[in-house]
Amino acid sequence: MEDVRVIEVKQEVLSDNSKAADSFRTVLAQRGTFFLDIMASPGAGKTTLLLALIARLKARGVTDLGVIEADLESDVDALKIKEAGVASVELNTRGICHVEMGMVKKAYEAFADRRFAYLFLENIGNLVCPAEFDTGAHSRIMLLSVPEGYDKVYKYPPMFAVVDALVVTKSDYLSMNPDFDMDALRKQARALNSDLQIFVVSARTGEGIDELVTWLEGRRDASEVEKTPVEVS
Ligand SMILES: Nc1nc2c(ncn2[C@@H]2O[C@H](COP(=O)(O)OP(=O)(O)OP(=O)(O)O)[C@@H](O)[C@H]2O)c(=O)[nH]1
Ligand SMILES: [Mg+2]
Repeated sequence: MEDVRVIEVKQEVLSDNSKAADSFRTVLAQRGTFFLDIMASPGAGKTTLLLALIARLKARGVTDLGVIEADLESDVDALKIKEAGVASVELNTRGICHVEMGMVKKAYEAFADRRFAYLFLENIGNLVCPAEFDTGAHSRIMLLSVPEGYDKVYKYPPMFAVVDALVVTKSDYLSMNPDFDMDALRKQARALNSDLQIFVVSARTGEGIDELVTWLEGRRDASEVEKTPVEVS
């Protein structure tokens, strides 16, 4: 049999992506922007939670906010953010199931030098692929909604392992989903990721939103993000 040359493309792609992500993270930090990547399966409540976070941050006096809305198709979510009075850029991946650094950079350029205290990325609705790609965020969180079931922690472990926080969304459904085993979820999630913060929230009732925003502000304060940004060429 002839020799077969195996080319390890995946490692190279991920390594190039990570390097670009590190540079982007540094530039945003110098510009005073804390960048949060929000990942979850389709319909877990990413856009609804974003709107709740935006409302709470604004109520606390933080108004310089931006959102990159990634979707396979459509501008539905980007328009919802715009309607909430927040700068948003639609990142249409045309069928690609995750966001890579090149895409983030392009989307960010569309803000044309606007400065944000917080920039959010609503990643593609997908519990698998986005976990592998560093998007240059200072923090990554994932959402798991109550209707999806707690057992996703066993089926999709990589994402639980890479995030800083797990946000259990749609807690108002807990009384209707008595089989949602919160203790088992917490135990397995922490076995995968001992530093994981866990929040239980409902964008509907407002439960847990304040705690999440306080954590977010704490992450920004503790990060390398400049509190008094300098001009970067
Ligand atoms: N009951 C309840 N419904 C919620 C909550 N959060 C979101 N929803 C509903 O769940 C559905 C999906 O919410 P979205 O915020 O669009 O979810 P998403 O993750 O952004 O969805 P994609 O962008 O399509 O992946 C909508 O009908 C929301 O109104 C919540 O806390 N409680
Ligand atoms: Mg959405």
